[in-house]
Amino acid sequence: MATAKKKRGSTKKRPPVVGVLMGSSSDLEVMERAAKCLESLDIPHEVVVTSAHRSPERTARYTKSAKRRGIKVLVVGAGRAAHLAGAVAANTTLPVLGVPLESGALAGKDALLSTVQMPAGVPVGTLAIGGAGAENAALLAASILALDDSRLAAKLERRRREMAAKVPGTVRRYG
Ligand code: RP5
Repeated sequence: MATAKKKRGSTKKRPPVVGVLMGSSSDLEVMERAAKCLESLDIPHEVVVTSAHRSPERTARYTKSAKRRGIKVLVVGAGRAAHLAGAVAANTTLPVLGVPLESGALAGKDALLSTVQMPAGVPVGTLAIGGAGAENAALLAASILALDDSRLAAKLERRRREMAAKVPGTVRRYG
């Protein structure tokens, strides 16, 4: 138990390499899935609520300083008109992974189209709507970081093997 506590403490001291951003506190429950996935891979990260339209200056300040502060990948979730990922990508050349969130009358289809339809020149890599997208964005961020980190690459490979072992394979034969 004491070792576990010590490990957690030392994780906190490392500067974050992934920023998990979202447009509203109402996005937090779903975007926690990205944060938990990063934590399970022991990747230092920070979780920030900032809005493209409600706090545009804070969003720009955060994004412009991210690379300088050691951030390598940005995971950005937003719902409805969902311009946060695009607004973030406008101010950095770091990889931006967008997660369209389910919210309001169109249940995430609006956010999907807003996030995925970036005009050529400013890319946003777009994941699935909601929790699956949040988790996959974290895994994709990990894959990017793993290009320069063999220990992390080994963790990702182990995770895939564990996943494969859980697939039941043939469940029935006849004849
Ligand atoms: C977007 O609008 C946020 O990302 C959120 O998904 C949605 C609704 O925000 P709230 O009205 O709940 O703050 O900007």
